[in-house]
Amino acid sequence: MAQEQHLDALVVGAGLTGIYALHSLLGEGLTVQAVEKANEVGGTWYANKYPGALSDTWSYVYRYSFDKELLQNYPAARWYSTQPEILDYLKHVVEKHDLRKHIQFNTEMMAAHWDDDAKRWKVQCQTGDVFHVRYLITAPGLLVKPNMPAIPGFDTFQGQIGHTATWDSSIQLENKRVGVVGVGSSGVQVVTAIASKVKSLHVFIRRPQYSVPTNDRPITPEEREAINKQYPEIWNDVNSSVLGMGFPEPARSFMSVEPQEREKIMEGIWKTGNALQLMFGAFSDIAVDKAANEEVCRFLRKKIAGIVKDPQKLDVLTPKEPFARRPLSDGGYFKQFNRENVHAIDVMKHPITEVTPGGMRTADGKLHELDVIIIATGFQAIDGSYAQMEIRGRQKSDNLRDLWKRVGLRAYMGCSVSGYPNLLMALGPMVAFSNIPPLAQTHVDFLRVLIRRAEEISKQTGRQCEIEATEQAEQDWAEVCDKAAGMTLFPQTSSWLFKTDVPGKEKATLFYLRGLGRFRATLDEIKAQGFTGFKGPFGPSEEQRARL
Ligand code: NA7
Repeated sequence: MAQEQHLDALVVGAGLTGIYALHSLLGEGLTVQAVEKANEVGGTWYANKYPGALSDTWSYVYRYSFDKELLQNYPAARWYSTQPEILDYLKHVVEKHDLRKHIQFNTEMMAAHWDDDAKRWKVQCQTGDVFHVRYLITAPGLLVKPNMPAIPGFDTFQGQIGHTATWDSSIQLENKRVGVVGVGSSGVQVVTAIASKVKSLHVFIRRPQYSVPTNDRPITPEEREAINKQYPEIWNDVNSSVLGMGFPEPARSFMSVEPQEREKIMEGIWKTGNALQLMFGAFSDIAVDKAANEEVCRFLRKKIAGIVKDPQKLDVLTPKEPFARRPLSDGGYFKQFNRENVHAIDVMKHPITEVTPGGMRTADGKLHELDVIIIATGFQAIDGSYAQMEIRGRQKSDNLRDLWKRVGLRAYMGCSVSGYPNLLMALGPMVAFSNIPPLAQTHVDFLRVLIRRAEEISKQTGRQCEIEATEQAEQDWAEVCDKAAGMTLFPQTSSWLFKTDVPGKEKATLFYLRGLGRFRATLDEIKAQGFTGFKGPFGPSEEQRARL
């Protein structure tokens, strides 16, 4: 039966970030509850259960660092963790910290309205449940809402259709004629996982991407012992680095190294590393220097040409753009195209025009006969996660998603929007781009400090303190993020990082691209200066302001 509850805080979402937010706020002694629309924890790692789903970050840093015991006693077996392993880990964390009883499942937040008299959020869920809370922490995930391609005729298809972002595990692929649309991380993983099992595989490729082998293998007992011993240093390095992925990020530029030596370094990464390492772990400037980037592209194109035997397939699979998207790593993607049952269809040349009862037709008139269509076209990143929510702040007319349409998708330090007091977004727009677990902890730790300080002020003044960014701070942070993005080659390619992949969406800078270390340093500075960028009485005192 629907209930009305009064709590200190509500956490929306019980994925990797929401779990930690719930744990952290319970630790503050607040009354907290989480709502989760699925019937299990895990968020993206619960929904993305398509064949081959894997994290391409080294498993021992794709972990919360706060639980030191689990780091030692609940190790991953291999260098990369699969989706089921990550989901098991998250469930284990929830059980260990007894969080399940604080999570209400099958409950989707539909609306939140700020009551400026009561200084509380009134949150309504699709179940009819209502929560009145002083702090609303949204952790709906970055990559949740599927991006569906606008191809007519899906409803006429007589076979099965599945999107990787909402995968239905009952879909049978063995011995079927399967089509995959999209070759980002999800498409590349699914193609690699199913090519040997299906009758035929048609891969519909619009912009082929570079991909580097993950070189996955078991973690040896010696490696495990070293990792366990060095965890404190490992987390220090992660937290001060750009990507937070656990590998060193050398300061040497590409051109400062002799050509032969550069080739050797790239070859070494191809054989033992991954794509993130090739972009950030060998040289400092692959993502910013056009000439250096082109050299890496040349190296990668040669590698692809060395694997794919059929010249027609090779042509379709060879990327033409800079190596400047979210880098892809794979467990043997390109070699799947040497199988006779695997076809590479160039849908830049001949776009998919329609789905028919028997398959998909391309603009050259060909009908590709299929039993199953796998849509691997990614997500409506960040604002897609907020698309179903009506969030109205101080000015009742302003639904947050309408405000974002008007002023751009932004939040001060990725967490606070002017006009929406005590709405604290975990991994909201313009948060740093990095390995998610250390980023989630960093961001939630900052939110916890904000709430702790607001509680102190509330006690002193006898009135509920409001945490709210100034419009100026929001604007300034948006400029910092735009400028940082402009220094890289990333805006030159079409991708979810800038929303250029979703037709009809405004181009937007979704992330702070200068890395986790600088992001953390900025958060520390904000704290040290009395919470600059936030409105009074929460923000800096008059005295602190005078000193700034
Ligand atoms: P991505 O990386 O956004 O990839 C989506 C893919 O779908 C990409 O190859 C797109 O081609 C393709 N796409 C999108 N629309 C179409 C249409 N209409 N026709 C053909 N192809 C299309 O999503 P993923 O799920 O793979 O990965 C997202 C992130 O999750 C990943 O970066 C990791 O951080 C985890 P395009 O390149 O736009 O031409």
